[in-house]
Amino acid sequence: MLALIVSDNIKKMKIKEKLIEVVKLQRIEDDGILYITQSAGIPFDIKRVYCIVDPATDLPRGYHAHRQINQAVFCIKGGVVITLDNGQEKAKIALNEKNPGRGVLQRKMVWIEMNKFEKGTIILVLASDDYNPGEYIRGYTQFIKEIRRP
Ligand code: T46
Repeated sequence: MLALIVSDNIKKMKIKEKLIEVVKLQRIEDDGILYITQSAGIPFDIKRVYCIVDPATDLPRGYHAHRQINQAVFCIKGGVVITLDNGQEKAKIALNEKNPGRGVLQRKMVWIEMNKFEKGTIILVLASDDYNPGEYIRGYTQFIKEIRRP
């Protein structure tokens, strides 16, 4: 019985570890600091870069998943709490300006929620493809339906 409980916990931990995949931009100090995607281990070719600048602090963002696009999300100013959800497990990660080169991967078919924006936050996103509103899943019920589809 004890063994069963232990192995179940390990299984849950593995799912969580896999859900939060931290990526780190290379940091170079050179009369200031540079953060570079080189050697960051971004597991896709970057096709689009966008920023969310000064989002309202009281309005959550995201609440969608991408069917096709992989992304790496960084917080280069301020702070944010990101929740990722793969339909089985949810996990949170706080990103902030103390470590702007530390980001998190949002793989395709992972639901993202962004909350607790600090005032003046800037989110930097590296995406694997062009913007296409048709590849978003914007309803959580639809997300669960598609993720569980055999
Ligand atoms: C995501 C999170 C982290 C475009 O026209 N092109 C673009 O490349 C993007 C990203 C957005 N837009 C337009 C579409 C909407 O009219 O900008 C507006 C705001 O987009 P959205 O409501 O999707 O914003 P967020 O902050 O909820 O989500 C964004 C990204 O869309 C999304 O891919 O993962 O940031």
